[in-house]
Amino acid sequence: MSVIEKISSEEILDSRGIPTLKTTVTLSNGIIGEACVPGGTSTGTNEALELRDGDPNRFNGNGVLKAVENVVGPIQSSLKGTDSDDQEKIDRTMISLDGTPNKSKLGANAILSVSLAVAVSTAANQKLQLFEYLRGLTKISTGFAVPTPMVNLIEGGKHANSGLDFQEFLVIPTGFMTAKEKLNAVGEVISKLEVSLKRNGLDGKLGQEGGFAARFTSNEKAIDFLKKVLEETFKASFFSIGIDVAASTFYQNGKYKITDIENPLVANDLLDFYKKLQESYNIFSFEDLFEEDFDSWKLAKQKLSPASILIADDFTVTNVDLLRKIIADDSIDGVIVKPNQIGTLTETLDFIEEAIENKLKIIISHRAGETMDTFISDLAVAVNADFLKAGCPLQKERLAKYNRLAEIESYLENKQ
Ligand code: 2PG
Ligand code: MG
Repeated sequence: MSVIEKISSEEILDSRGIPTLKTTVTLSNGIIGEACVPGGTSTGTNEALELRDGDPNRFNGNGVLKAVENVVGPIQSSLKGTDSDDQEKIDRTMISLDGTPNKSKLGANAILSVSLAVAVSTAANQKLQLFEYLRGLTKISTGFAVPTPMVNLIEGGKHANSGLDFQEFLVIPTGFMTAKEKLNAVGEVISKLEVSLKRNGLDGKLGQEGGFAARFTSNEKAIDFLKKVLEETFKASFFSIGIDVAASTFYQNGKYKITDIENPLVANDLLDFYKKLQESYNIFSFEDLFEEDFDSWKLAKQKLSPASILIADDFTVTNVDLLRKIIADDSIDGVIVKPNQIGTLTETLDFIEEAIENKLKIIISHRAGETMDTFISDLAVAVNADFLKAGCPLQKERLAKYNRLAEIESYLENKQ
């Protein structure tokens, strides 16, 4: 056992050049743990609040100096001397110190940075790998399983200026055994895709998550292109395609406007379009098909599942109360898990536990704005997540997360 002696924090930049927090927890025996918080670009309306300074003279109001002050001020005072092994007590102390339903007083970014840094320091203190320590905070009793990467190769929506409405066109290496084989296969696909895009005059910039911001004239054309590249590279059964639609970003006045179809669509017509894509391209997963439209999600589940898995992200925002309501509707097959949507490790684990109990697929996810922090890779192995969604490895902060998966896999192999 060791107690928290000091908590320091500083403003750093994320991969978008937007400020975020790097927080360091020092234990009484000198052991430290660090954590950097990510930031979303297409955020769900029910996410916990990311505290920004609002000072127009710094980073367009996006500075996080107030959040840093909250960490080194009230949060540090309330946690100093607390046993670092008691993650739940630490998180609950911060939740009550904040006292608001969405962590708007202290900021979910401030609170999460401490919550994660405490876990990192305690794992080091207990001489455990982070994923091993995190496993001890769950009720899972089976062996460790390394998740399959879901890799974003073509970007649209708010993440890229490509003209594509759908946010992410993902590939999932479902036909390989180990994480290393899966990542190598993704690497082969990336090389092939790069060459094909160039040949077609579609190469150029990358999006926020390192995927290609290729200017296809419709969402379906992007899927079609990706499918052909996959087929040129591997047998069709080795890879699947997933889409993060992030539909709320092209929703206006009750309708959805996409480049594939001239007139704006009502939810039912958009669902017909998804059905067409599913049938033509064997789509493995659809994420955020609609935002907060309970009836349409229910209908989608009846029409698209189980041939595709329907994943909620902005719909459930890692919030266990919301998840319980949505589970009662039987409208989803899986959930995205992003610790910064809720603001503490304990609440993130509660959410995952509820999802596992209800047999939902677990997809641990990065955010558009990232750092080199690889906490989510350890979290994904700790909870035996089905997938890790961490963008495209062409960007270092995404690559680091996939490399950490491979590193954990080697560690587990060597332990056997
Ligand atoms: C998503 C995420 C990550 P953002 O929608 O799934 O890919 O994007 O961080 O912008 O919410
Ligand atoms: Mg999403």
